[in-house]
Amino acid sequence: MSMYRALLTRRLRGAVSPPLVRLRSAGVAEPGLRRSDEEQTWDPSGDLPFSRARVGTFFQESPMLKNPFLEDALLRGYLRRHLPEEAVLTDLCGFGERVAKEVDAWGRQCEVNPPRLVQFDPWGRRVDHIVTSSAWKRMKDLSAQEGMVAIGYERPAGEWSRVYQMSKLYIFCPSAGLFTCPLAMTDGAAKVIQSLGVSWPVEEAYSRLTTRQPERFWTSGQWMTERQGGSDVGTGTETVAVPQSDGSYRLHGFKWFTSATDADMTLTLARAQDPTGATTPGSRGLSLFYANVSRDEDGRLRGIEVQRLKDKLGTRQVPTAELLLDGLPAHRLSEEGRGVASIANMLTITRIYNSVSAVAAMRRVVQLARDYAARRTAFGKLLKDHPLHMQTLARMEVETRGAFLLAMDTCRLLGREETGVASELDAHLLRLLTPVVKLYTGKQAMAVVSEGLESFGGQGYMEDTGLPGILRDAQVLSIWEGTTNVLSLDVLRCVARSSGMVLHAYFTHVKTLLAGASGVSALAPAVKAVDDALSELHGFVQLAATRAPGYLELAARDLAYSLARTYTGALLIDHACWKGSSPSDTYAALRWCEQELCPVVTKQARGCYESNTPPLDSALVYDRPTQD
Ligand code: UCC
Repeated sequence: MSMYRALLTRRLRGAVSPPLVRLRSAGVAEPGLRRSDEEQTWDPSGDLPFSRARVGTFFQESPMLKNPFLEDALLRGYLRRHLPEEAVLTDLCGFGERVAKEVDAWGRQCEVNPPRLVQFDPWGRRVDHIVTSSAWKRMKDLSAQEGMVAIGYERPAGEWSRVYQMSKLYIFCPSAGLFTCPLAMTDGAAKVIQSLGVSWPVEEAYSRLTTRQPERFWTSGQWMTERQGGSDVGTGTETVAVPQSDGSYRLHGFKWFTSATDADMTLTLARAQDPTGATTPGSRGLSLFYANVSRDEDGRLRGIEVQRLKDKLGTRQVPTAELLLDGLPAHRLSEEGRGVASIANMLTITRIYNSVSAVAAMRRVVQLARDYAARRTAFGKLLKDHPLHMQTLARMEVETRGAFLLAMDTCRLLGREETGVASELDAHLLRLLTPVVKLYTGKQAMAVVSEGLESFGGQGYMEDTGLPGILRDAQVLSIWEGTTNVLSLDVLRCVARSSGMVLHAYFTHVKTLLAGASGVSALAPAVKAVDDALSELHGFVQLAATRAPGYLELAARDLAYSLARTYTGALLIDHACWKGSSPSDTYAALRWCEQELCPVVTKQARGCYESNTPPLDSALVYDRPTQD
């Protein structure tokens, strides 16, 4: 063993007799002998491997999470404009403080202590316990106390109550350890129950879903996805509901993705059997059922076996499971065959939660990146003094602001509908914007968060910073609650079902927003851009209406993007016109409107939706090397 290794071994074993003396006396050169910069004394430990001097003395300051409410100029401006109630602002500010100082650490705990499944007790009996972290349970209590769901039903701010609730959710999301997932389904279930009538057997459930008392608070699942049907629910649902003599049902089937499976109850779809045992295929055969998740005297789940927990890219905090329903006691809530239509209210709510989560992820990464830019020096100056770095962060900020206004406007419309003040135009707009905002923000979140990670250099890629988790979790936002393409088709579906009324509402509202900005010279280029986009969109819709259905299907995604970008441009302009707005609001509107607002028109001009495109697309995707 070399002398170096022997010394190292002794050092590691705690034999810390004066190494310097030994090295010298052994005639070893002194490369490790250094002056400590701070103490200006000779540091005898300086030449030891793994000593402080060897790893250096510089440690980069980490980005700091500050009160997300106080740090968010647009959120505060938006609320000052629309909801300037002292009680609301005080609540949000206090909650923001708590999130930064306390809750964010719980969120991290949820990530590093993911749920696990204990299927059997030590004696081999089936128990199916999903063991969650204490932080996850704390999130449940906190959610009840803070009224995360309750605010939407107590409606303390009238028609603005959803904006209030969703602002709170927005502050909470990136620190919530994904507890926002069960909250979304809980809120959605409460909404479905309310729309169908709060009566037996769901009065108790409704009061528990919307309570502020932690010991009474329930969360709900939304078990829709089966092996054959994540998107195509109508065809893919195999679960059958067997009628019982007391009017209840027993469910038999297999649910392939059940999020937050530790829920207290669930809403789910199944095919009710008729007296001969037959069921109706397709969407028209589906009904909506309510079931409690409970245990029998032996501690076994009633009518449920947890097959396994899913191994996911992100959202690891959430227990997502495969469930065998083997006689789960249930009650039918909808009329027979009205399952999809009845659960649609839940989809509206979860899609809005999804959108708010997406914006919140963008906002969080922007807040951390800008804090970091004031702490990190490179090439002789702080990152915040590098114009190119600031340009990148400013672009992320513009994306985030646009997404925020789009999501909040949808919440505004939801609040109006729920308090009975919505016009017909509002109702149409809400139906159109719900898929649009979900699909658009879901995609934007990944782009902005990914860019944000880059602004931390290699540290953005390190798991223990907590930053990669934001990206992994963002990836789900474009998948669950309807993929981008499924939602693009939902846009077409609501256009067709409303005989175009949703688009009429859209055009009317955007024009109204623009009219408020006429004469504001600083915004003129933005107003012109949105006005032009609106005319182009109108032209596109008129032409597309004359074409075969396949034409519109190919255009669906670009159309949804065009609707999102144009509408968002109008919202940014409108916000910049408000008397309390800032120069940054104007700048954000101008920047947003410099981008291509109407990709559907550009692509239409290139012939992208013509009938020769699908075979060319397929040939490209399945391209084979040509023979020489
Ligand atoms: O469960 C999942 C994960 C849970 C995690 C929750 C996290 C929440 C986010 C948290 C953020 C942190 S994921 C499950 C995902 N699955 C889906 O989202 C399904 C995607 N597929 C669709 O959306 C499809 O378009 C279907 C299933 C709705 C299509 O089914 P149908 O049967 O073909 O639908 P129809 O025939 O178009 O519509 C049937 C009825 C119609 O009403 P009526 O009969 O009165 O005309 C439609 O108008 O349902 C109505 N309807 C809707 N109403 C359909 N879609 C909607 C809608 N979006 N809004 C209002």
